[in-house]
This record gives sequence, C-alpha cells and structure tokens, in this order.
Amino acid sequence: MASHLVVTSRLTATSSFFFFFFLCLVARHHLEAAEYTVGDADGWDTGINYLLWSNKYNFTVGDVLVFKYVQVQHNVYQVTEETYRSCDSSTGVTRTYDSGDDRVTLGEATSYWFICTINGHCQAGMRLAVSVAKSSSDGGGATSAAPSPPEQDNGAAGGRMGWWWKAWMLCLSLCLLTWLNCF
Ligand SMILES: *[C@@H]1O[C@H](CO)[C@@H](O)[C@H](O)[C@H]1NC(C)=O
Ligand SMILES: [Cu+2]
Repeated sequence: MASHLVVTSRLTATSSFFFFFFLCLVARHHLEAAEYTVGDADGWDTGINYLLWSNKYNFTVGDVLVFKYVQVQHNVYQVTEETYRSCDSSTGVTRTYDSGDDRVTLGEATSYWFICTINGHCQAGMRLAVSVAKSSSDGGGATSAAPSPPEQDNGAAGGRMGWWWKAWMLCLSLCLLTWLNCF
C-alpha cells in the first residue's frame, strides 16, 4: 500500500517535472524574444550613430529589428560585411526593404549588416551591424543542468510506467512547442 503511494507520487513528480521543464523552455523563449526599434525614438535616419545604438543591447535569436523611417527617403538593405564596409550595394545584397516600417527577424546566431542605399547615406553613417547570440541554449547552467536528476527516478517498481509517462509528457510538450511556433 505505502509503496504504491510512493511510486505514484514519484511518477507524478517526474511527469510534472518534465512538463514544467518544457513549459519553462517555452516561456524563456518567448520572454527573451524582444523587439528593438533601430535608433529607438530617432528611428532609421541620417546623423545617428548606429554603432553606439547597437552596443546598448544584446541581441538573441528570435529578436526583431524594426526600421522606422519615411518611405522613399531611406531604405534598408541587408548586406554582407564587405558591402557594409564599402557601401557599394552593386554586390553583396541579401534582402531589401522599403516599407518605412520594416520588421527583420534575427533568426540565426550570426552577424547581420544593414545599410541605406540612398545617396551617400551609408557613407554618412546610416549602417548597422548587429551580432546575434543563441537564445535559451547558451544560457548554460539552468537549462543544461536541470534534466539529470529524474534519471535516477527510473528505479525498480515504477520503471516501465515512468517511461510511458515521460514519453507522453515529452510528446505533449513537443506539441505545445510546435503550436507556439518555437521551431
Ligand atoms: C550584454 O552582455 C554582456 C556580456 O554578457 C553584459 O556584460 C552586458 O551587461 C549585457 N548588456 C545588456 C544591455 O544586457
Ligand atoms: Cu537613408
């Protein structure tokens, strides 16, 4: 009798742990994804030091840059580092934006370069470089250390049932993650 209770509570604890562990990952992912208006209140314009602006923030995967400017007066070209340095947009252009309210999702842990190609604006400093760090996984400690304790749970009596619970909870969590567009 007593041992059944113990096994049941261990199973419940294990499955709860897994459920909340994945819920945690989801929450972290969504809390960490931030939206940045380039240049803050100044927006995307001439006469602003975007190196200073980009140094104020740490960008992580999933963050969004919003370029706000008067349409036609400026534009946003996503370019290679070389083109960012030369301001010569005849080559090295990955994407172009011109809506005046352009949202760019920083989808990868890499560097991104943007310039404005209207007459001399890039040379005058209208260019932005950001380097993007990995999101939840590079937090190290918290996420990588957490999963080890429950492995010991898989002991004598409740072993098989525990496995089914873990699998089920994992499946549920994956569905949840997919539903919340985490992939
Ligand atoms: C950015 O990250 C660095 C190094 O981890 C840290 O020292 C700094 O405080 C962070 N800056 C912001 C604005 O979060
Ligand atoms: Cu411009």
